[in-house]
Amino acid sequence: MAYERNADLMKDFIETYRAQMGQVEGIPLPESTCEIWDQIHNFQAREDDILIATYPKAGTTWVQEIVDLMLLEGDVKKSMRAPCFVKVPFIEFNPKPMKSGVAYANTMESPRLLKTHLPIQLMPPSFWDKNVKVVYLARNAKDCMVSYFYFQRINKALPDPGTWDEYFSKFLAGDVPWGSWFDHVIGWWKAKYNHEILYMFYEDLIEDPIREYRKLLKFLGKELSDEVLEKIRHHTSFQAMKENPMTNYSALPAAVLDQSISPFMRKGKVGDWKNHFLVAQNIVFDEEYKKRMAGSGLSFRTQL
Ligand code: PPS
Repeated sequence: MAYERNADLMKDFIETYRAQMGQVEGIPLPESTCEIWDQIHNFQAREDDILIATYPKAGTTWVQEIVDLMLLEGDVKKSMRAPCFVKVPFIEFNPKPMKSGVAYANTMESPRLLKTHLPIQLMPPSFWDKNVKVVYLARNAKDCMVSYFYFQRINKALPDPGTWDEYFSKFLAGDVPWGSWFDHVIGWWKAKYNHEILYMFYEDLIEDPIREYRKLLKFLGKELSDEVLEKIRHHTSFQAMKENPMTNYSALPAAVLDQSISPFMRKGKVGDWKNHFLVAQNIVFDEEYKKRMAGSGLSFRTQL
């Protein structure tokens, strides 16, 4: 009896557990990240690092896989050496009791591919001191919001998003992990004038992957044959990545990422927001968007 009760309590705990959030300079971040903020801030980048920077749900995993395959000259077998979150340390992540992203990256041989969701003002300074190449991938806010809503539902390391209606307001207010989408995309857009940043768009990658690969190759100073590019396109298609255990996050247990609620590789489309935004929400969103993006010089496509 006692065992069954304990097992029930444990099941309830696992099902309802959510990591706590803290803040760094007003940006909401997981508490475990805030606890080691000094280590993250003092992270030692290396000259030959390549950093993938994104607002959450912008297509980070997709571009990580593309760049990894480019560095491997299209060797698919090598690209499947480990799950994407092992190959590419997430520098501000601190999944206790496992190693933090910083500790893990420190033990890695060069050249390293690294991941961050940090807004520009929180970036560890050594990335700029070492003139590290950064690939920034941006995705339109409406699709990001929908994708993030589902992700917060399944990810126990993030707060429960509440109802869609509640989440809509929180996202617009920037009251979500890693803060405001608007500040993030604009901050990195401005930074590209001073740093080695290739600013890319998810919608462009969907529209014409090979055209976007060529921009990436030029930025990375690499050349690959059309045949290799085609191989990369095939291996990093939504369907291929959804089926690939190294990219679909199935390596994580449901107690961490419960994909029975919604898969990590969910839809991979431009315009899924139309299935979620109410007419009234779309009006509110468009008004706020106009105000927040005015004068930024940045424009996003919400449909193709
Ligand atoms: S995370 O957790 O922030 O690192 O997530 P991230 O990888 O940035 O974003 C996940 C969304 O990207 C979609 N995705 C893709 N779309 C098209 N093609 C490919 N190959 C691809 N790989 C990942 C993924 O499906 C998530 O978007 P949604 O809209 O939820 O489907």
